[in-house]
Amino acid sequence: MIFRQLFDPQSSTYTYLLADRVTREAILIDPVFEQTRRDAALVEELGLRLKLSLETHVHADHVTGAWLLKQKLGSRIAISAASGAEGADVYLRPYEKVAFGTRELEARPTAGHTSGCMSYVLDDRSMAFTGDALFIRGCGRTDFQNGDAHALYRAVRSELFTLPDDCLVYPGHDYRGLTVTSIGEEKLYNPRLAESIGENDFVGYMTHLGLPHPKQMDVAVPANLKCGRPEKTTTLDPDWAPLTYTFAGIWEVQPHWLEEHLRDVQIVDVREPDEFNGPLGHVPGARLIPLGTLTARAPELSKSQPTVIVCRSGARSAQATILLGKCGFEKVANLSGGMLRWRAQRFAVQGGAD
Ligand SMILES: N[C@@H](CCC(=O)N[C@@H](CS)C(=O)NCC(=O)O)C(=O)O
Ligand SMILES: [Fe+2]
Repeated sequence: MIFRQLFDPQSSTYTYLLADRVTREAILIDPVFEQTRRDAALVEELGLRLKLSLETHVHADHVTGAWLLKQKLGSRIAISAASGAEGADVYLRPYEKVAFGTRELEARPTAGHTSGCMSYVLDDRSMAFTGDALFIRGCGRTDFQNGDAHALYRAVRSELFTLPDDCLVYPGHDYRGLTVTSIGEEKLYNPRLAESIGENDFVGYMTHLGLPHPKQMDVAVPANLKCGRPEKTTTLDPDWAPLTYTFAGIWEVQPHWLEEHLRDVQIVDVREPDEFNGPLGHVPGARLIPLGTLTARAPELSKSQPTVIVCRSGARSAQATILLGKCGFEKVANLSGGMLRWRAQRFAVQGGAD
C-alpha cells in the first residue's frame, strides 16, 4: 500500500493518503481546503486516481477540502450518515467497508468528540485513523457539536482498544508535532483514557478542560456541514496560463505553451552570464538577471505582466519563483525542465551552439 501523512500547520490537522499500489486507486482522509493544491499535486505526481475523500467528522477548526477535490479530481465525498452533513456522495453506516483497489477500511462509530465521528481501520488491522476520537496521549474535546464524554469513553474502549496492541494509531490532529502512536501505548499511557482510568474520572477531566472555542469555528462548521462547498465559488488557481502546481509548491509552465506565448510574458533567465551566452543559448527575448541579484533587481520587472523564469534545468528558476513571490509578484511560473528540455524539444533559441 502507498501511504503518506500530510500536515496542515495552520490547524495542526493530519491528512492521510492511502492508495493501492497495483490499481492506483486512492483515498484521502480529512483533506484541508487550503491544502487542496498540494494534495492534488501529490496524487498526480504519484500517478494515483483519487476515488474518495473520507471525513472522520464535521470539523470545527478548519474547512474540509472534500468539495474542492471533487471539482479538481472528480473524487466522491464520504462521511458518516450520523454527521448531518449535506452534499456527500456516500453516507457511511457503522461497520461499513470503504474499498480502494484491493484494500479496504472499516468505518467504526467513535462518537463523543462530535455525535457523528467515525474512525477508519485498515483491513489487516495494522492502522487506525481515529480522527479526533483518540489523539496521541490525548483525545478530542467533547464540549460542542453534541459532544459527549461518556460516549467517547465507551467508543474508545469498544471500538479502538479492542484492536491489536501493535495497531498504529494515526490521529486527526497533534498540537505538539507527534505523528503516530499505537493502541498498546495508548491503553497504557493515555493520561485521559488509559485502561486503568474509570469513566467518571475521564468525564471529570473532560468537563474541566477549559479550552476556548476554535478560532475558525463559526466559519468551519457551516462550511463542513456542506462538505466544504464555499458560499461563493472563487477561482483560487491562476488562469493566465495552463499552469501545473507541484507537490514541491511551485507553479510550472510547459515549454510548448511558452513557445506560443513568447510575446505575452516577460521571460527572466536566472543563470550566470557565461551560461546565458554559452552553448545552450537562451529563450528568445529572455532578460538575464542572475539568481543572486534577482531580489535587488526585481523592481526592473513588471508586476502586472506574467513572468516566466528560466534556468538550465528548472531548479534555480524554481527558487526564483519563490523569491519573486516574496517580492509581491503574483503571476510567476517556472519553465518546466529549463533550457535542457527547451532544447531537447527543439524550440527556437537565441545564441548557443547547434
Ligand atoms: N486553538 C485551536 C483549537 C482547536 C481545537 O479545539 N481542536 C479540537 C479538535 S477540532 C480539540 O479537540 N482540541 C483538543 C485540545 O486542544 O486539547 C483552534 O483555534 O483551532
Ligand atoms: Fe474536530
